[in-house]
Amino acid sequence: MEEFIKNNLIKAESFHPYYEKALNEMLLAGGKRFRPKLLLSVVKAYNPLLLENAKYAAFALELIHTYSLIHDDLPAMDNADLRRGHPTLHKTYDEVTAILVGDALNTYAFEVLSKAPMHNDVKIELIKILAQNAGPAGMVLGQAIDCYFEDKKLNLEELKTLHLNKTAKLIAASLQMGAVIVNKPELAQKLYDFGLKLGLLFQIQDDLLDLLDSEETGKTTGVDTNKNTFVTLLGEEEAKKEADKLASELSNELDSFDENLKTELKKLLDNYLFRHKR
Ligand code: GRG
Repeated sequence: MEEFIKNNLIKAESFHPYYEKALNEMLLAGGKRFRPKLLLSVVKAYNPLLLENAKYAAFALELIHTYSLIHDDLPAMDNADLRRGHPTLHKTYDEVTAILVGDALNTYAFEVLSKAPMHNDVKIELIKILAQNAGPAGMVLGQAIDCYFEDKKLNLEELKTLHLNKTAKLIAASLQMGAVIVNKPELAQKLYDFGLKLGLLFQIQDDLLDLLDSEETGKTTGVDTNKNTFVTLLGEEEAKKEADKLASELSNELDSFDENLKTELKKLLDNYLFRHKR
């Protein structure tokens, strides 16, 4: 996947000292590539011959995810200084650049997907899934709830709605898109539902890891007690219990998948399901 990303970076005219460099900087800054890996695991399980072609869709997911991180870090949103171990784009360059790079990655995702060597019907379905889960009724909605209710304490149901949209839908879409590529419509919904739960777990763990990080480093920046997170709402112990419960349910659900899919997903998820325990 890393090679595919490097071979398909965004090209732009060098009319400006850092526009082109900034376009690709966060893509090359690392990241777990979790969403691409989810999609590719499904494809590998059912049709490894499609893996190379599937990388177009996997890259599209990473582009959307990376744009969302760049915009999330902006002063108007989270106002973060660091991302993927590097200064955020608006810190290295300026706010205008970070906004434009986010916009560029968002649109480039659909350009990449449109060029995928796949049947047009498959591509349209993939574009629809990606747009629906990243857009105004998906990730953007989650971010909007997060930003608009920054000063209001949300209850557990509301918090789940926030994170199902902000984090989980893109993760669920990654698995669903894998099922579409290998032409397994009956599996698509099952994987989507599994992905929503996985996304929620991923978010709770992220909150718990922020807490751990702030305890280890003595920083308080990782945990803002006014923020709507599972840790601030439930407390550390209850958040851990919720994460344990979701992780166990997901482990059991994995057993109901076809053998190859179970093997591929287990390989990937063993590192994630109980990462809040470390
Ligand atoms: C700006 C429309 C818009 C949406 C932003 C995803 C998101 C929505 C904001 C990120 C907020 C955040 C830090 C959520 C915690 C869970 C999460 C998605 C963490 C980052 O994803 P990773 O861990 O990051 O996959 P890497 O860098 O490994 O790709």
